[in-house]
Amino acid sequence: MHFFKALSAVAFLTAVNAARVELNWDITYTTANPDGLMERRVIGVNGKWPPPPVEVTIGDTLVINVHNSLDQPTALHAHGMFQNNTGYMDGASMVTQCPIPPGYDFTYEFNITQHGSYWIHSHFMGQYMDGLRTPFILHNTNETYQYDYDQTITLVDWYHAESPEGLATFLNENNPTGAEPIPDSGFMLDNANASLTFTPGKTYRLRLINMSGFVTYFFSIDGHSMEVIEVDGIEVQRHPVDVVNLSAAQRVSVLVTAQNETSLNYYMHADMDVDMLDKIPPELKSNITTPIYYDQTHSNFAPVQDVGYNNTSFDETALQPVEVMDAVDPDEVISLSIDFAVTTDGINRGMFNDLPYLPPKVPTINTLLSQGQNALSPEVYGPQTITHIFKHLDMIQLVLNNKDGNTHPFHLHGHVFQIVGKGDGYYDNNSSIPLNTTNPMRRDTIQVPGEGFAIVRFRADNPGIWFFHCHIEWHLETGLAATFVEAPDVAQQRMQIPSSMNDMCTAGGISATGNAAGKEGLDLSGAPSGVTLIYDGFTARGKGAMAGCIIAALLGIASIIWFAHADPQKEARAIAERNKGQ
Ligand SMILES: *[C@@H]1O[C@H](CO)[C@@H](O)[C@H](O)[C@H]1NC(C)=O
Ligand SMILES: *[C@@H]1O[C@H](CO)[C@@H](O)[C@H](O)[C@H]1NC(C)=O
Ligand SMILES: *[C@@H]1O[C@H](CO)[C@@H](O)[C@H](O)[C@H]1NC(C)=O
Ligand SMILES: *[C@@H]1O[C@H](CO)[C@@H](O)[C@H](O)[C@H]1NC(C)=O
Ligand SMILES: *[C@@H]1O[C@H](CO)[C@@H](O)[C@H](O)[C@H]1NC(C)=O
Ligand SMILES: *[C@@H]1O[C@H](CO)[C@@H](O)[C@H](O)[C@H]1NC(C)=O
Ligand SMILES: *[C@@H]1O[C@H](CO)[C@@H](O)[C@H](O)[C@H]1NC(C)=O
Ligand SMILES: *[C@@H]1O[C@H](CO)[C@@H](O)[C@H](O)[C@H]1NC(C)=O
Ligand SMILES: *[C@@H]1O[C@H](CO)[C@@H](O)[C@H](O)[C@H]1NC(C)=O
Ligand SMILES: *[C@@H]1O[C@H](CO)[C@@H](O)[C@H](O)[C@H]1NC(C)=O
Ligand SMILES: *[C@@H]1O[C@H](CO)[C@@H](O)[C@H](O)[C@H]1NC(C)=O
Ligand SMILES: *[C@@H]1O[C@H](CO)[C@@H](O)[C@H](O)[C@H]1NC(C)=O
Ligand SMILES: [Cu+2]
Repeated sequence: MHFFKALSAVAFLTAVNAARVELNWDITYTTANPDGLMERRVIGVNGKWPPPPVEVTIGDTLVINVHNSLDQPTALHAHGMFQNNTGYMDGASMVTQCPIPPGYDFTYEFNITQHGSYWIHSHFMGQYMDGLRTPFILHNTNETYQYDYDQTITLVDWYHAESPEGLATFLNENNPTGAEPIPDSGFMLDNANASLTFTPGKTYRLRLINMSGFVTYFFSIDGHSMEVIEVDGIEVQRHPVDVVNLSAAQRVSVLVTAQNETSLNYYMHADMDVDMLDKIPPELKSNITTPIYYDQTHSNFAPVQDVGYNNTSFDETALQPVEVMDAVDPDEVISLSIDFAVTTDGINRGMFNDLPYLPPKVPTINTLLSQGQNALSPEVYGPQTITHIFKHLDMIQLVLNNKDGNTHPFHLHGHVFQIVGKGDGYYDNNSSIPLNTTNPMRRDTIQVPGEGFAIVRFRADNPGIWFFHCHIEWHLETGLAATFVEAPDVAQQRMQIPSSMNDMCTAGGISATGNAAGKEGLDLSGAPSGVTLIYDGFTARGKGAMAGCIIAALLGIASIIWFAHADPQKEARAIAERNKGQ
């Protein structure tokens, strides 16, 4: 009786509170000059930039009706969502959907089952760096922590050149060292002149969201202490910090109590980790400062401390999730080494286990749901999608060894993982480093240290296709990505791709069924492949055969989220022309 009562109370609450949040987003070009240095074309929503932040409550259904007014394809990813049973709404172009062609409409619809700080961004080539990114705040019905104000602070790096231009110079034979385009600036809160106002004595939840394409920031506030309470949607026990490091795609909420009086104003700092830049242009203002005003009528600022820069004190492995979950032994262990090298197409690429990711000709989820029994073997997904198949409900352990000297932020779609180990040097089966199984920190994006390792675990309890990749957009585009096919047998029973998605593939000239080569069965001839390490024993004839690839690769094949050997610009124009005629 008691139990029954409790259940119906929950049902009642859900019925009362659950809302259908429906947004109409016309994705458009517009212009903006957020750093005050150069007006440029940006990608916004409904003619405005920045795109509107999205706020929902757990239990809601979010619907985004997208119209693509660009002359290039697009796709929207709600970063950090588990998309349990709606994996085809995950927004990763050529992984879980065909990109939305120019002029086309598509509706994203999924249930909100989580809470915390997230973001929505384009998952088509480097497009989010052109402005298509916005905070996505999921409120809980009953927040664990109390605060007076809820304030989102976005941090971004900013380029004056559009992403396709950056990609063309980056993914280029003339860039054998893989030097990434250097941002022209960066800012907090969407504008270099932004500021915050604090009311004395009040408590603020600051949701720090790093929507960068490249750099990591160190965040600090002069004269105020911060307590971390949330990381990537996972609530943690209050943890005092002086500095928060945030790599691309990471989110951290801190509680900050305002001062009691208004005689001083203060600065917030976000300092770029300039060690990531190949060269530091003298004009780059890599330290971002944004005022917090207690009293706008005076300009007395507290002494600048800026303790964040290159500060080693932020230790995420000390954070304790509020919802306790100890780690259990893995059923399967996958070792992935991370490295960069010039491949047979002449491009410096990032790769797992010496092989770069190349996007298939058919989105991987369409292959999974159209290829029956063959979808249970990795071959069907193509020779270079770096596919791993997981058994339903297995505990998976990923061992990430970073052979590159720089730190890279790795993001897993559809899950959070437990961080059971992290450190310098390489981890192998003989390592005696103890792993942490006592309620280890969970998050969806982890920084793997340069020439270091990280070991993470997650339960394969979300049937579908989940992308795993470096969230430095430049590196993702070179192929530093893998495809996780989770419980394909269960996914086939539970999931059906909406017919509107198949129509969208057809409209964009992509097959909605078939293997990675767009064929039936296990005939994979024609699937994107052949971009590999250059072996010393390579014959001259072999090299000659590769020359064709090199030319084809420059922009098209090279892009990880655009289908094989298409020049995206040319293809976009062709699609636009076709749509005009309809
Ligand atoms: C910031 O304010 C200064 C001074 O008013 C102005 O010159 C600059 O253009 C502004 N920058 C932005 C990004 O609006
Ligand atoms: C959302 O949840 C409701 C209730 O469980 C379900 O009927 C509906 O199909 C779900 N919607 C989506 C898009 O998954
Ligand atoms: C919300 O959570 C707090 C702390 O966990 C608890 O004290 C309070 O009773 C809860 N309120 C509701 C309405 O559930
Ligand atoms: C955001 O992430 C990028 C890329 O990892 C990093 O370089 C930058 O410093 C981060 N910003 C902050 C404020 O942490
Ligand atoms: C503000 O005043 C209250 C009450 O006197 C005190 O408990 C609190 O620590 C003060 N806060 C700060 C930031 O100084
Ligand atoms: C950024 O701030 C740090 C710490 O205050 C300082 O050492 C560094 O020189 C500053 N960098 C620039 C480009 O001003
Ligand atoms: C940051 O600290 C590391 C380790 O101490 C050092 O090697 C590096 O040069 C520092 N970077 C900057 C930009 O000061
Ligand atoms: C990091 O910040 C702490 C706290 O402000 C400070 O004591 C320490 O000296 C800083 N460390 C570095 C390496 O800058
Ligand atoms: C934060 O950055 C510092 C300096 O680069 C590094 O020592 C520390 O390990 C980083 N912390 C995390 C959690 O990445
Ligand atoms: C560790 O052992 C596993 C299973 O025996 C094997 O698959 C894996 O390749 C080994 N890893 C390394 C780094 O040797
Ligand atoms: C294990 O992780 C928990 C939670 O993050 C932390 O409190 C604890 O210090 C860690 N233990 C070790 C040995 O790293
Ligand atoms: C997905 O939903 C199932 C129940 O239908 C649950 O057991 C599983 O934990 C969920 N997985 C994730 C990642 O949310
Ligand atoms: Cu990277």
